[in-house]
Amino acid sequence: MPKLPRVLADLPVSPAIAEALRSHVELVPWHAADEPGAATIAAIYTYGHPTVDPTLLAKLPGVRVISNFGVGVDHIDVPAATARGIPVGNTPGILDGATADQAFTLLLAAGRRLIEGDRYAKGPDFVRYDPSYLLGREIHHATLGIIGLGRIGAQVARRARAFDMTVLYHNRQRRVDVEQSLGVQYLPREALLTKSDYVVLTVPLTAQTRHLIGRTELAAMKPTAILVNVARGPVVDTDALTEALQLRTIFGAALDVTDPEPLPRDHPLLKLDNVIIAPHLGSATVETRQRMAQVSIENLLAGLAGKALAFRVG
Ligand code: 8YV
Repeated sequence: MPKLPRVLADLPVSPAIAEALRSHVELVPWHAADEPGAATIAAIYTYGHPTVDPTLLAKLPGVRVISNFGVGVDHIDVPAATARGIPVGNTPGILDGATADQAFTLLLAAGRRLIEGDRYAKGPDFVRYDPSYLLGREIHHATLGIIGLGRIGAQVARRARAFDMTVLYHNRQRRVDVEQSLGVQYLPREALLTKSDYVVLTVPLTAQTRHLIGRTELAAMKPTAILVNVARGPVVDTDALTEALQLRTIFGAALDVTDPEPLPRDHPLLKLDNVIIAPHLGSATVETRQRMAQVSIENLLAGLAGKALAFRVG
């Protein structure tokens, strides 16, 4: 039997992905890049978010394709790959609905203090009902500010309409084309932060969006406002957010992503009751993850066969 192409992978991948790839490639662990035989590795499969930088690429001269399980490729140096003629595949358009659902799940849970309520209702102290505890913030008719009106941001806007929310957005480029159909109003970032009851972040992580939300931006938010991040952890300055939540200068935060990810187990954010943290579950539904697996596998195999990738970043 001819040897299968060797693929550097961020192992373990899910059993379904391992099974689907079994007869096509040999998955080798990330540390194989530092071992003899690295030059025979023909592709890279990024399942989580391991860094793919020029140093790694230099160790792997035989790589013909990089396939990413996910849409965000901030962990991959795409220009460096492109300079070497290596196409980078990702999974756009597949996870927008699931990620927008997660943004709304977090928004609702933070606004209505669901996690605190769950802990309380299951704990020893809930022995008598008291109408004055765990008061949250209204969601219907509140003002939602979306920062980043791409595919996911647009889906968040659509969900907000069902809650009769006023929807503001800020985007690098104003999206006049969709303002009417989505019922959204463009505002400069500072004005959006000042007016919003909920601020949802749906931008890709780039040099321009790193620490987009820092001390100044948090200070501009209402003391009753809630920050929701389903983008990437470094879009928010973690120290500044921790301070704002500790001092309660905003009402709360709900984070699908953190910086670093995961946070050290003794990080002060983990001790606060006004922040909800999910372990990066934006696209984590059975259906969405199946489609992501399928597309990322197709991209990988196409690249290995020297064919065009269905979804290519660089
Ligand atoms: C995935 C994501 O969970 O697509 C993305 O950019 O962050 C998520 O959908 C992740 O890529 C899987 O590691």
